[in-house]
Amino acid sequence: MNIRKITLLLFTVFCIAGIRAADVTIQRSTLVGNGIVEFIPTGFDKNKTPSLILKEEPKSIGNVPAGWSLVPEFTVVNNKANAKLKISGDVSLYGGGEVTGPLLRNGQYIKLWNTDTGAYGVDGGKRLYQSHPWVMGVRRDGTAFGIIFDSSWKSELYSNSTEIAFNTEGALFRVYIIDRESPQEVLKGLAELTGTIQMPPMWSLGYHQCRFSYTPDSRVREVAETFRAKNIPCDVLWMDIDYMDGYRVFTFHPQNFPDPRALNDDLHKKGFKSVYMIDPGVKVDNNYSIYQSGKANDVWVKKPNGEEYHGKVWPGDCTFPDFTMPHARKWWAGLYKDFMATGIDGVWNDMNEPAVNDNELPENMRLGTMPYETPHRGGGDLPAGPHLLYHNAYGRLMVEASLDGIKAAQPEKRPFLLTRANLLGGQRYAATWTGDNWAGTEHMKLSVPMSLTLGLSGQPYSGPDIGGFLNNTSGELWAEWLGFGVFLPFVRGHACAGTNDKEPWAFGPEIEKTSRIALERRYRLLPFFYTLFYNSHKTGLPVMSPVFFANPKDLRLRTEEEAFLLGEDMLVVPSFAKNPTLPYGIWETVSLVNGDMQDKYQATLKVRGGSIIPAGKIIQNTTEKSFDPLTLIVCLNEQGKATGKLYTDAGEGWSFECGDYGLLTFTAERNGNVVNIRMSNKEGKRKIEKEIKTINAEVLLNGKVYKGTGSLKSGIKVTVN
Ligand code: MIG
Repeated sequence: MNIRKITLLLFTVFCIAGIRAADVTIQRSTLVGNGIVEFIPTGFDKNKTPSLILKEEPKSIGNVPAGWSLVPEFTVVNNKANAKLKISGDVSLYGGGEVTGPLLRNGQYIKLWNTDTGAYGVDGGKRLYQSHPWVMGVRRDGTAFGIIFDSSWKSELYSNSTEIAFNTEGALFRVYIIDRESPQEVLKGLAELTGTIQMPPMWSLGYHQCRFSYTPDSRVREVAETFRAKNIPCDVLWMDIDYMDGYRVFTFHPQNFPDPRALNDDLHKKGFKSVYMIDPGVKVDNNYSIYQSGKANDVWVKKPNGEEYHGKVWPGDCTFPDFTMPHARKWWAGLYKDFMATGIDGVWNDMNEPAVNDNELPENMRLGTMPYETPHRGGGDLPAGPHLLYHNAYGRLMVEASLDGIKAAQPEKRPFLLTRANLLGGQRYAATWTGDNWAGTEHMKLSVPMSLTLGLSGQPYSGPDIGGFLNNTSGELWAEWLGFGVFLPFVRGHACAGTNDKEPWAFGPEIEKTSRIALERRYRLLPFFYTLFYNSHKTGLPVMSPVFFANPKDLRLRTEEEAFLLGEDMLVVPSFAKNPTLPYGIWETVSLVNGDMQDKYQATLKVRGGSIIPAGKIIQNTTEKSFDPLTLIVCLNEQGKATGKLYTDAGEGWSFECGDYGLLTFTAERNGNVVNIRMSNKEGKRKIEKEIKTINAEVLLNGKVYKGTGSLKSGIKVTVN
């Protein structure tokens, strides 16, 4: 800061009584990645704004490139730090994470303050369960930039035609700007800074059936048996809060869930996995071992006066672990050992905004969470700080601890963890769902841009409560929602207590048939989804992408939010989409299951010219082998060529990290009337030839399908005309 600036600052501070506004200079800007610049404002202090977003401290690799145009402007107003970025020309804005409203975010406003938002009702949906201080801009020419505002302080994010602004209620923070040649490259940059998802177990890509709650355990068994008796594919059944003893976390209800190990064993025998809910609130109860142990280990959040903070949740008065403290995270992680040992496969962390029920207070005093000034003690890299700083990171710190615990309890398995609250970068720890939606057409349609936006904000593993959580669901709505919901990254049906049954068979035989077809289509595409998840784990690219990814230069596509892409090669057009804007070029419609094209509820699937999609056979759950025979769905480009990839491994465990996987590239080429399809490259040590003995090929050409059969070794010849 030079003398003139200082004089000006002092002048401002002393002359405008009460209001302290000042421009803040940039103390340092440096290149920290290819096309990534870090901006540190003068006065930034890590002990006031720690980074909970970045996966590690970035390192300088050089100077800011000559001609770099995107520079944030920092200000401090009344001790609250803001940053904004001037934008010029026509820029399409995306991101902001878990948001309602349109995919295109120009002119949109969100509050970053994690909130339990039933029916997305609080502030008209401007404030949801997660915070993603992140904006991506795509210019007319298809080049793109992204901005991370590296702060978890309570804040708001908005844009108008000339600027993007991020206003906080806290201290100065760092800003990271990525400027690259495409939106895809920008998302890779985001992943370089914040990390990617863990490689999920294969079973978690199947269908999940949930309800608040299946209870007692005989009802869980009944649901499991019905799936199998009716041949409706499903991999996972979920235990919501009623499995607990009086909502005490890490306990089981003595009458309704007397023997969780036997229940989990039975589910496993039928090819199911189980996921159980764990909330952060721990019942204040001197006869409850978790409460006692938390107290003995001094892990609870305390009020400024040093007493335990108590807030009401399901069990009544609860204490909350202070996850900013390393010893509290360690303690929490340790609780999973005995719990997972009952044969639990995955964990669901809910209410971790954290949500607190303070309805007994007058309306204008309700916060729905801890008071802002509640202190968090920190430790390790994290300074002590108020709830205003740590609130948006509470869920993210909780899932970090949960993940550590789950991994330690089952080191040989890949963890599956779902969370409701999270923070930008939190994809490193957990998948997510979009919270308590409403069983209505509006929320059904909203589930597409919501999951797309999460994918454009670093979180590829998401999906809605299919069918709608709150309110009763009609058969029509269920069928329409499932018809495209099976192509979202996370596929789970869920239902609130007191609403009608929402299983695939609950709406009569017609809808049951439709549901079976939809789920069979998902299961046939598992090899493709698995490959997309692997790609996402490696690069940070989304599984589900906006249609404009097919051609970021085609301005027509920038607002399309009904149709979506899987990776970049398959287009999904939900049945509700009456007039979607689709990319130009060759896109051939594909049928995956008998009757799917005649069923009005199923989404239309189209394959991009030039691509090959790997598909498996119909299975009832992922303990069955799906990849033999493998079907290669081929759609040639104008030059009569196509290419595609298949990733495969054990589906579970960590051997893939030591080379036990296969990443196969297939290519197709037309010569006269013959299309030759072959494996042109293979990475990884796994003996794929033993697992995939037969390969079927289906060449889609001008609305017709031509078939052939062969093997990995021989390749496949298909005659077309
Ligand atoms: O206050 O555990 O969003 O999925 O079924 C409700 C019961 C608490 C909210 C979650 C919902 C879950 C429900 N939970």
